[in-house]
Amino acid sequence: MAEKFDNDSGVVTEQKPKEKLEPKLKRPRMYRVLLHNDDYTTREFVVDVLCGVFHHSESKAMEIMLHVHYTGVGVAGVFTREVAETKIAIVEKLAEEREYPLRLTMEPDENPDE
Ligand code: TYC
Repeated sequence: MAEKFDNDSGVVTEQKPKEKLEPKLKRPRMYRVLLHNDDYTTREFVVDVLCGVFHHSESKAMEIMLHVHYTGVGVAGVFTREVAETKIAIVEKLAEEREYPLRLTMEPDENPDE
């Protein structure tokens, strides 16, 4: 939109807003990593994973684990696609090594640019 612009000469001219030359950097699409409840994985293992892989504090990890335990599902964290996929693969391997059926999935998070 053109704006009236009063310069020092006292002449009122019209000046278009300058177009930005630099390309707009879009924020990457983000993904929620979901943790699903089961009857066999220990609470301690889930808390360890939430601390060690998702970098939550002990108390936040406990809160998330209990939320999943009582409601069936919860968010372990929100990441770019590659980071989410890598964290899921790391946890799946740790769970497999202990023969736990722990299940993680990912889903797109709300994107503020869209
Ligand atoms: N329900 C499990 C138990 O009682 C604990 C658990 C919590 C398992 C969260 C998985 O994602 C999970 N031992």
